[in-house]
Amino acid sequence: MTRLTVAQAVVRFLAVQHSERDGAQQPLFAGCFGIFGHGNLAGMGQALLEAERGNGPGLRYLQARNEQAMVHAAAAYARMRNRLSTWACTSSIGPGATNMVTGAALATISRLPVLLLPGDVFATRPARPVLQELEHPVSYDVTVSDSLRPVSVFFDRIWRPEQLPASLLAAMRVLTDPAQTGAVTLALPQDVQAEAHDWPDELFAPRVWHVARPVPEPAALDRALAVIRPARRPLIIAGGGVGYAAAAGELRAFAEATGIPVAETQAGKGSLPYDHPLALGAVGSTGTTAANRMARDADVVVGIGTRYADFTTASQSLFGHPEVRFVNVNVAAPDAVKQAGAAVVADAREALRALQAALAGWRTSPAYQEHAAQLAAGWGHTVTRAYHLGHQPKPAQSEVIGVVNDVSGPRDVVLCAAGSMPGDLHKLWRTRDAKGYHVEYGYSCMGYEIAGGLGAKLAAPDRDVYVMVGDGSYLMMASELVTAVQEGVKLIVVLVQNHGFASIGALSETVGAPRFGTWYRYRDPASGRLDGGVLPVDLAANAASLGVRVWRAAGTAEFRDMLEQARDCQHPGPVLVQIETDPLVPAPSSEAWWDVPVAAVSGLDATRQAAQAYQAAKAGQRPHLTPAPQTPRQEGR
Ligand SMILES: Cc1ncc(C[n+]2csc(CCOP(=O)(O)OP(=O)(O)O)c2C)c(N)n1
Ligand SMILES: [Mg+2]
Repeated sequence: MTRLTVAQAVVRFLAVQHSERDGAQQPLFAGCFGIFGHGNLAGMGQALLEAERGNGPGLRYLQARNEQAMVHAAAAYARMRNRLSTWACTSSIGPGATNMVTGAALATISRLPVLLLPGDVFATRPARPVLQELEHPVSYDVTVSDSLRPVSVFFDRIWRPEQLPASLLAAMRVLTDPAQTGAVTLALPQDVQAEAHDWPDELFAPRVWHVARPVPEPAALDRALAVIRPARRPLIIAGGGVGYAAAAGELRAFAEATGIPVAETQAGKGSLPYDHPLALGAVGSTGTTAANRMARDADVVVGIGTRYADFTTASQSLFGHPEVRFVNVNVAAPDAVKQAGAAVVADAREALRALQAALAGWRTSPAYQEHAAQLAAGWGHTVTRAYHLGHQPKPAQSEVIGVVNDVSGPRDVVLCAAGSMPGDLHKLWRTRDAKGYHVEYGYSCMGYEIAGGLGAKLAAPDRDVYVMVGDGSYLMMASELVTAVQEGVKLIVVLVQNHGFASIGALSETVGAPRFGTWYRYRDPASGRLDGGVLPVDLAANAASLGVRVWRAAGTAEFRDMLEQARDCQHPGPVLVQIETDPLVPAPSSEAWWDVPVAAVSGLDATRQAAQAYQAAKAGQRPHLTPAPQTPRQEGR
């Protein structure tokens, strides 16, 4: 038996957990982010201090600035490490715990493992309410940490020390299950954290959690092959599952063997290098015209590791072939059955190998491949033009993307989450490495960028991480710049200053609410509206005040020069280059729609016109319900 507090037991346990896939082991936890308060200092804080002082196995501690941000950093780390390794996050009770809700939602929606350890109210209730306790009038065991339940894939509250071992084991299983993973929460009441207990020594024995590669069931494979074999115009949609399964090589081999062109979702971008002969680039609402035209005509869509989010399917308006059928390879069954597809519930790498073997000798026609290549080349010219618009006086955002693409190396990472930048990057970024494109578009959470950049750089110290952040996202949460300064983590931040929410401004035009509430402007006393002068906000000065080395670029030439300086400088921490852009220059069109409802009645002409256009576009939505083929009946059985 070992006598430890509950928090000491948690830390000692986490420090010796490993994950393993394909025979390679790594620590499951790189460390523990934390912000302390009365709800976790004496428990988790004291336990992490003991670990740092060498009392038991070590668990690295990083001080965060915002609990939401630390969960984002953990999620970004896990994404870069293909979900094989992550961070724990300890918070105090009350606001510290609820600040993690947004981070948890992002992690769960994007299927990224993070372990959340919010403090919680007294189990023994010597005095109620403790500071920051929610006093639910009819349910004393409801606490604010319960708000983490709907955004967690596993949730438990440790009211008694005896509950801990089983809960820890369950938490590790879920974190390392590729079909189930997401935010895992163990709420730790503040008195229980500090309570001593005699633990069986085996609890602290090193453990290895195997990350499974489920193989496809033969009958499921047959059903999928029955859909693919008659196809004349098949299309692959590569999602995040390709990357997490480290299956880019198998995807490429499968595409080359079968001649099926590949389109990519946001999470799947980078599955093929942008210049591969079968690469069509981004698909859907923010897709390339190449991928979207191919999708319109496709008779079979092979989705690999995709959730078919609305941006991917252009809100179910993208697939236009009257008899289009779907095959879905996904480790998560709920995704595999989408679009009524033939479901192959399996690891992407295993399924691609099996499909390729079964389809040996089967190929699309050379004319079809040539058609795809021509469309892709056409989009390539569009990108080159967008990179070199020469827009005056301020450059277009596409020119900024072009410069960053040029200045960054093939293995470097571009990272973004919200604003107009994710869509523009999806269309225009030339991805050269499977891990080179990190746009978090499952939750598209403003404020993810800098925190996520920190996590990505911690996960891949050998790559430069280019954080593309809008002024709106920067204002939402730039807090982890300070953590990067503290830890000497070099992030290359590109701050795109366009004085407002350009993305929502553009969207507002299509829903008949032209630019309402999307500029950063003074309230004009004459009009009473937010259309006065530009606000005097200086975000570069803000970053400099936090200890970041800062450049301000006036145009694209200067931007290129300064970005190279930022890249090459030996500054041991984050650097930032600010560039002013014109928010009114859109990226080239995707020729695809996105469903955002428009007010059905209005006194405004602009809204009524938008409503008409909306109704017309709605007519293009299709549910795709045709049943997938059955396994043929076996005679005589
Ligand atoms: C936390 C959060 N709040 C609101 C939104 C909705 N939203 C998406 S983009 C955006 C504006 C982003 O502004 P900025 O970062 O300046 O990028 P820009 O649109 O100017 O490119 C808003 C409000 C969101 N995605 N996340
Ligand atoms: Mg902006």
